[in-house]
Amino acid sequence: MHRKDSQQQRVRAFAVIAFVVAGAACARPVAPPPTPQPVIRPPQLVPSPASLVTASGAAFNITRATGISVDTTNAEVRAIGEMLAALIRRPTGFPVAVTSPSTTAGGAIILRLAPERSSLGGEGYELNVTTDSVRLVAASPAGLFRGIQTVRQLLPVDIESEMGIERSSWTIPALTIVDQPRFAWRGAMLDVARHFFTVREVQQYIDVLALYKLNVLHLHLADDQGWRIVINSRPKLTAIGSLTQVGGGPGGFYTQQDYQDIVRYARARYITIVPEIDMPGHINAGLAAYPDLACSTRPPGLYSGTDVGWSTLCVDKEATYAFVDDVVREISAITPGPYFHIGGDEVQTLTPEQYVRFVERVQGIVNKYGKKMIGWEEITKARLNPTTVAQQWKSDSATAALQYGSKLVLSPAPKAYLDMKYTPSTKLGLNWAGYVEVRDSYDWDPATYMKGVTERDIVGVEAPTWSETLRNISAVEYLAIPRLPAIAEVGWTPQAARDWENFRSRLATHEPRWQYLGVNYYRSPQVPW
Ligand code: NGO
Repeated sequence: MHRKDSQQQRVRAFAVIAFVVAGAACARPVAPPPTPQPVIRPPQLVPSPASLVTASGAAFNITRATGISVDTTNAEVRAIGEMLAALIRRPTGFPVAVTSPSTTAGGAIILRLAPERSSLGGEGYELNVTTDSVRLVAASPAGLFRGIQTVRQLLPVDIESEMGIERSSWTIPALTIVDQPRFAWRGAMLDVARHFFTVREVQQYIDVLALYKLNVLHLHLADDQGWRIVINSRPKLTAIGSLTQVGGGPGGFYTQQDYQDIVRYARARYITIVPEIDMPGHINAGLAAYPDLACSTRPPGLYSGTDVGWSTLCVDKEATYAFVDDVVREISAITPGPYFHIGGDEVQTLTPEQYVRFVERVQGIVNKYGKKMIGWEEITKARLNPTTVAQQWKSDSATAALQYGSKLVLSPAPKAYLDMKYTPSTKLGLNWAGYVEVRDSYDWDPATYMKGVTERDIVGVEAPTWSETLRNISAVEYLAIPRLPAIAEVGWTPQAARDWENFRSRLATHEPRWQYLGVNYYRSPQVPW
């Protein structure tokens, strides 16, 4: 592993201590019978932690007697302990009791909330593994949740098995990790409009996000081909607008209950759902349901093609803003996260003035319902509030947001668009932004990617998956893995601790995990599987 000198010194110091301690244990009068040495694998974490010091040769071994100690009076922390216990129970068959600190005997995994450790930040954690214990500390439950993903990745890959597995040992290498993310927004976007994905499919995708410490799932809930969420005050949006998808399939939609199930599932994994209703363009499904919202006199029909830029709300009609108000109000009421995404991309049929007036007015509606606005980079043509976020995807125009004190989420298509083909022979996906191999997704620094944009201007990175060519979640996974883990590391790991050669060899060890989890992936020739 590529490490800095000071880190190497710390590694050596830690190894010396471990050696001395081990030596003291060996000095007992009667040597214990030789036991088979457990295999200790070096950590293969993705994303790589901010700092990691291994103690060579030592490990904590999970046995039938291992329990998890948590403050059981804190329901949230207890639930995190139960998640880790459930993960360990499945393949090991061990009971893994979750108990309060006072009742746990030795050999424990200890999860502790320490609000005073505020330097760890909202998602950071410290993990200390010795032969005797696994101690995980964080200032917030989110930090504990990120930390148990690290514990999970430190365990043998068999930990992901659905079935019981006989192993002589379940070791976690002795080490100290102090870790927290580089960026607050580490997202993925799923386009459920071009093709519809069921609640279960979205949850499967959330599982992948959780494993790689991502914390935002942006749902693209409406586009020309489909309106995918019930709006009670505008029932035709789904009664009519959801009935098709690209290629003319049956489409589909989420009830508000379905949406809340997704929100809850994500929330339990400390992932924020950002809902997007794309407007004023990409709106044909809405217009097919409510033709009065269009300026044209000819009622629009449902659309199952893939052209962009041609549909728009009639932005000079008052009725349009009553419609936007209904939609933003209802979705905001069932969205605990702070953001509402208004799309705003690729409007070719309005004048610049009409477009700007619309975006500024909608910004007011979004703020009125207690949400911060986010939109694709085109929204920077309007006067933005400092709380508004612009999502860069194709050009430098996003930098205009900075004059208003707005910040950026970076989703540059040649790096982060997971719907781009890997190579010319990739069957799924598009190629308008070129071919995007794993290394392309990994090898860039958000802080130097755009002229005039520094680290402070960026809230984070997000990898969108547009679904024109993707009919089920397995197709989405094929394009997302391994590029999504690459983007996850871009967003989490300090730039100085990132290295392609090192990343690709770590990534290779994740293949059996994906196989156990039943997720599809692309076997890139760039990765030494
Ligand atoms: C563009 C377009 C989407 C397409 C996508 C395909 C944005 C922000 N608008 O990205 O409608 O689906 O490309 O890659």
